[in-house]
Amino acid sequence: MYAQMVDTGAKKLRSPEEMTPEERAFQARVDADIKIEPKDWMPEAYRKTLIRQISQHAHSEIVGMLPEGNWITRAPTLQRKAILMAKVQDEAGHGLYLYCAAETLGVSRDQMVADLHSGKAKYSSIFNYPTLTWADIGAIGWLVDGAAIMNQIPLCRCSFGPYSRAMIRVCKEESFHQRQGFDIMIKLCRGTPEQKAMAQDALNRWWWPSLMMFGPPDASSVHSAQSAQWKIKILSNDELRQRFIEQTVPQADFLGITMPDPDLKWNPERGHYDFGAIDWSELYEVVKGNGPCNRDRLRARVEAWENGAWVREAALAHAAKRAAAAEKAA
Ligand code: BYC
Repeated sequence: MYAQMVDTGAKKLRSPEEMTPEERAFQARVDADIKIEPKDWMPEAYRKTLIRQISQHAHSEIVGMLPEGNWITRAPTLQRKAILMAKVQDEAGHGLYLYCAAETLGVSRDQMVADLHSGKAKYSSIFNYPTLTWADIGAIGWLVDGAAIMNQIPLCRCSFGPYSRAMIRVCKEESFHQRQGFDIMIKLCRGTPEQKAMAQDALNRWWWPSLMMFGPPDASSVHSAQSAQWKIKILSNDELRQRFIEQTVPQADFLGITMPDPDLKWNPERGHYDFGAIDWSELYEVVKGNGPCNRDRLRARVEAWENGAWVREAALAHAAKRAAAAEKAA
């Protein structure tokens, strides 16, 4: 599949003959499915690619807490509130595992956070859309966490040990998140006509942005070919998107709500669903910072960082005190 990609700015892959002996040995380990660990030799570009992807993934988890956190105080029942709080807390945990995995590659947490706040590092486009009704919390769990699992299951097999191991735990928790979202959708779809209309409206607004989560089409994906060679990416953006559609359409049928895509239909010859054209200009605008909530999301993160300065200072002062006491006792 990657061999069919149109080259659009992606660097040409190096053939074994063009590689240094170290690079050839590295690629042979990757090809043999031997995990690469932080202290192993790795090409500088592999290290940089992983720092880019893992830190952006971590930022997505942390920024992803904002749209849902917005509904904790307004969840309709005490039980829904407790479940949503647990889910949002899980996202913080995912961010921490991922920041730790990235730190093993030699980048500091402060640097990653600075890159997020300056706009240099990206986070998932999906979190730049507003959560307007309670049904959006259902749609996020069902669709956004569903898309995240689809993307992350193959990452459990990626070549970099710390990332692949972090993903195993993350995927287990994401599957609980997906179920809680679907459970909200079931409740709404079996409720009053107004509740069902709310669920339909949420699906209408979240469907296309969820498909964009998988990234640009393969033919326009700058990093895919190299990441596939290094087994950072096991499946391509388009392949994951298609699998997600295949999984999700029957779930919408079960709920009795309609996908907002008149061109979506089963193609018996291909054995897959065909679907309508995705408006890629929307993804590119959101990624550039022009989505409905980009500015609010970044402002919220920067404010949280500044307001938390005293906690970091206190923790550092406490650690210094303990270290001094331990030294004195020794
Ligand atoms: N949004 O060459 P491509 C979650 C960027 S959160 C923003 O295909 P790559 C959850 C891309 O970064 C889900 N940017 O890149 C949390 C690149 O720009 P840079 C987060 C996007 O990396 C809370 C450029 O476009 N999941 O699970 O090979 C609650 C070219 O793209 C997007 C991950 O991060 C996008 N949608 O493939 C609920 C998974 N798409 O870096 C859920 C790990 C593309 O050159 N990441 N870009 O400036 C990946 O699998 C890959 O990085 C991607 C992109 C598939 C996202």
